[in-house]
Amino acid sequence: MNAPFPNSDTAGGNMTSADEPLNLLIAAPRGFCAGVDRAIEIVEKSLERYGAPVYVRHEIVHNKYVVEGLKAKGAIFVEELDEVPADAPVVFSAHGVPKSVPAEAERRNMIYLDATCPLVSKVHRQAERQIEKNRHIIFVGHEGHPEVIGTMGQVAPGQMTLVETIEDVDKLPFDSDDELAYLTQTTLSVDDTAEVIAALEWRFPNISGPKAEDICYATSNRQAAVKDLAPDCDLVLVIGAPNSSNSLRLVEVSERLGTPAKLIQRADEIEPGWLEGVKTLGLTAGASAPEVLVREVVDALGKLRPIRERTITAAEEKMVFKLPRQLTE
Ligand code: 0CM
Ligand code: SF4
Repeated sequence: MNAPFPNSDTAGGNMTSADEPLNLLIAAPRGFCAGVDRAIEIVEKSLERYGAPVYVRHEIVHNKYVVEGLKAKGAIFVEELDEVPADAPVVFSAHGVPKSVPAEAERRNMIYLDATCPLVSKVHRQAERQIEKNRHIIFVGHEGHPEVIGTMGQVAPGQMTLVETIEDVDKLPFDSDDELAYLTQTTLSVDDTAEVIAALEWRFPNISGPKAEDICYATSNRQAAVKDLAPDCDLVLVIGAPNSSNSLRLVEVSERLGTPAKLIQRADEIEPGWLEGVKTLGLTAGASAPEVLVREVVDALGKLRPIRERTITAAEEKMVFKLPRQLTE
């Protein structure tokens, strides 16, 4: 690939001085996806409609800045429904919840709003359909992640088995002619997941899969953008939280292409030493990181070195999701 700036040698290793321009390649798309926009709007509109406090079960999206901003407007974040008084409205996070959670809210006559991303809900419905067809589900995902807990909680215990790796596929206690289906978490590595699915299809040639893959458009587009820019960079910065699956995957994508990457939550985490020998820096943000934090990072970089900025666009996004009817009627 040609160097994206004239006279830029991205081999790294040379000394750079504070007045040497830093080529900054900014990924597009980056940052908020349609599911995150919708989830945050559900909390904001609930605060307007019901007044504070509005409870939110789990971080609405995995971003501290977003969560603190909503706390300042009157949202109270909890991990479990039993921490919410029965007479207060509660919002379920974008990552989805097990079926037992809305069932318990109904039992307690609570006002609840479901901010589960429609693309996660789609996987929930696929799970139900596969169980109706008497298939056991192999779910590809990261153990302990709230989306995985939510999706596994759509079916009865024992109806879904979690795998994370090809090694897990090798250990599955099923026969090649068992009735099986697979589904995946929405925020996985596109490349790793393709390998795990290939291993599943090899061991279980009759396994049924989703019509379109479950990894969401936002996850794949953000990974594609990092693939486009990382080879031209000496370092990539990813703005995102350590518990944000899709953000962590962006760091991995860059590292696998041989470009070191660092996950940061805010600009103040940038260490000036990181830029030593860096001529071209890549910058992106996970689906839960707001654009204001990207601008904050660009401003902070500008204080360390003069910046030459360019956007590298891998895809255009126009997705918008409707709000729940409770908030539009
Ligand atoms: O699932 P992940 O950990 O990537 O969540 P996030 O809150 O960082 O991003 C948006 C979503 C979803 C579902
Ligand atoms: Fe939905 Fe994908 Fe965004 Fe998660 S990352 S909220 S699944 S669009």
